[in-house]
Amino acid sequence: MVEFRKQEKKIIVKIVYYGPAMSGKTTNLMFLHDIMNPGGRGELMSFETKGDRTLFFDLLPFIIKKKDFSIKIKLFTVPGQVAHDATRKAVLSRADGIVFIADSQNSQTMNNFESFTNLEKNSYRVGLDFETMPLVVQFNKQDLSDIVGRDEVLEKWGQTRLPITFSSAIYGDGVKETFLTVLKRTYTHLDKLLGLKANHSICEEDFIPELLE
Ligand SMILES: Nc1nc2c(ncn2[C@@H]2O[C@H](COP(=O)(O)OP(=O)(O)O)[C@@H](O)[C@H]2O)c(=O)[nH]1
Ligand SMILES: [Mg+2]
Repeated sequence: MVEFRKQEKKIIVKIVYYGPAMSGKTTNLMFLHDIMNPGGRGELMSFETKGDRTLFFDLLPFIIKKKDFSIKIKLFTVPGQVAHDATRKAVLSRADGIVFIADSQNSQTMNNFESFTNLEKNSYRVGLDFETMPLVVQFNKQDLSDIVGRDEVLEKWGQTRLPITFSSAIYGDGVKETFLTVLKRTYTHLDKLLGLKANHSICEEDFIPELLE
């Protein structure tokens, strides 16, 4: 649930990148860190072992100063490995928006499914309303050859009515699009809850950080 400190004119928004191990969650955050204006962004903090497996989480904080408000957005990733469910739950708790990073490789279809089911289950466990939660699904690793076709992805995931994006996070393709999609959805959701525009004149553009590319 969003932290809205009216007196201090401060909003703190939490967005969580979820998904199976090695699907590219950390890579998404690394790219976003690279294209964010250094003036507003914090350091990307990673807690990892042997280079590429997130043990606890990654955190990329940034602050947008608009009008007399400051909007702090914290991007988190969860550890994807099945064994780290308790950590995953803790990181997911109080999320305002979620990006689910699926691995497009044919060999990962089952892992994607299991992780998505795990997300749904953990959302309920930590008291998030999965039905109304701003959620975007990214199919990553589009640069590889043995991947599930886009039509098949859209057909299978179409029923969920979730926005689907395709990416090669390692090259930065689709990362920004996914991020902007979740930010806009999160804004719309929070606007409904808090009347951001009507009561505080904060509009969708105010949620978008300055990006260098
Ligand atoms: N080919 C390819 N590899 C990727 C892509 N995105 C991430 N990777 C690689 O997949 C591995 C796992 O990525 P990482 O971001 O650490 O996954 P995480 O466990 O979800 O955080 C790393 O070796 C990345 O370089 C991509 O779009 N294409
Ligand atoms: Mg990681």
